[in-house]
Amino acid sequence: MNINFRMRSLLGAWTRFVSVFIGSMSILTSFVSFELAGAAEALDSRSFSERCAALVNNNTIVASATIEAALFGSHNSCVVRGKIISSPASTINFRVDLPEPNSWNGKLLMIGGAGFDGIVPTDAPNHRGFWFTKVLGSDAERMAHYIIGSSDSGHQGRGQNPIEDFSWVSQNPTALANHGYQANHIVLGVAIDLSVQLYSKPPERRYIVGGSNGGRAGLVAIQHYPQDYNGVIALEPAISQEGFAANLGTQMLQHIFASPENWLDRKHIELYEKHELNACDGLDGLKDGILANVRGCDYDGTDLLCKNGVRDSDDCLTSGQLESIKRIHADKNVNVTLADGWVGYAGFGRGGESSDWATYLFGRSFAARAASDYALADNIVKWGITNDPNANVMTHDPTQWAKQYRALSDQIDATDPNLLPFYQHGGKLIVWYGTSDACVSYMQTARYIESVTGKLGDERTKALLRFYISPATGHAMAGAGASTIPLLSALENWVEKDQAPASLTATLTKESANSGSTRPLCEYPLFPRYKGNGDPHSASSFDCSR
Ligand SMILES: [Ca+2]
Repeated sequence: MNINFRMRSLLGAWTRFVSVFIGSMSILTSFVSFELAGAAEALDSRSFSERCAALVNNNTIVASATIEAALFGSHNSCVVRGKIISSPASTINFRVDLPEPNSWNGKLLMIGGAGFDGIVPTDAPNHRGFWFTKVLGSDAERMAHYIIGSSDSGHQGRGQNPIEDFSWVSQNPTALANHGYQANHIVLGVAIDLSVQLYSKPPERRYIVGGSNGGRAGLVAIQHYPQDYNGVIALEPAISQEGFAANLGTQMLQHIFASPENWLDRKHIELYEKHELNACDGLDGLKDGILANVRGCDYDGTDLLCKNGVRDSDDCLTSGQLESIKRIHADKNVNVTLADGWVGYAGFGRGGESSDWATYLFGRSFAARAASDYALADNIVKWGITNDPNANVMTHDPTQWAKQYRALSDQIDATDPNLLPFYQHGGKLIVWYGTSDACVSYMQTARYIESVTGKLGDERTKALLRFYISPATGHAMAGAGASTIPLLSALENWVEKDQAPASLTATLTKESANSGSTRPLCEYPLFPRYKGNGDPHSASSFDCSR
């Protein structure tokens, strides 16, 4: 059987990892036993709950295995929690949900984590429901029928916001490699092993889905282990975390947080958004509150400049604030060479500023500097680059630390353009981005897709991947845009039926004023342009246009 052949080569790689890191033969033994599992199935008269409970006894990795309500859907799952001690300083906590046999679709889905990982996404109450599933809409319910695996990637985040903690990385190369690309690979092996033990067969297909860092997880997986997955959904992938840290500090954050006169509060953000929308909403053929022609919009807010020395007004912007806005949109070019020869970080997109700018760029107050982009970049500077808790993104000069940036980038960033092995494996990749994302830039991922096309050529790239963008959608999927999309079923059809995605439709979320309206989902660099007539709430009235 083809799947068995693939499984053997795949398991060979895993057993090397597992034996090195765990020092235990238990998983190895169970991998070998899978060849005989089919014969054993007919003899096993135990109930599902008995089989589930027995998983605890089979190796030292599984800590508990209990019947619980499925994360989605109405059936029960065998929920396995465990840990893999890959070094004294890096323990991978994981959870694998295995549905009741008649609810299982025979497939496996890994879930990528957010931020810098540090929690098991499927086990964290504040992440429960997986915020990125908003994009998948009703397709999220399909996830219930998969074996679902996830991990904390080999470290346990500390502090109020554990997914932003990066202090664990200091002097810990194993934890770094685990977070970078290795932990999910190891946990995938464990999940397959659990499948064999519980159902007497491995999953027929393997997928991975995640947003932000979880989108990065899907891309690093196919760059490092092209045999691991049949299909990947990488939502707003944070492909260049070191490009982000090396470039945003000196060329954006140091200006924003240098003076209260450069910083925008919510009222100023909304003022800018309103005027930008007024200038650019119609560039896509329809004034519908959705700024779809992002690349055609060059509004810079200079008409809002405060006159005659006026300050602290809600109705105008200072020159320092306008400079902040300019720097948000500008491509950054700090002279630090990262993995795969990358330099710089692309400017952020436009539209929907009120959904993203306060959270990611400005924070709740000037003094607090509690913006997510600031926190992420500052933590990378402190722990990933200088190993100095007193270092600060406001005074940091990345060009003095180029070697450290390169080393970190080689481990974490997902910029390797060589997806040829994944293509030859028959893998399929769907990448999606909202164009008002102010956490990670969709244009940086556009650069990556261009590098893949340069490596593989147009024809193979088309057979391998799709890169979709949704206007007026931010990092947490907020905004006026149409961002509910059946991407999981699109990927399943592509992988399992060889039906490449044709015309996909995106639906406006329930938060939108026009909830339920539809737009075509367009591939970068196209955007939905109103044809000039027809129902403005129907996707059929729009073309994907340049
Ligand atoms: Ca519009």
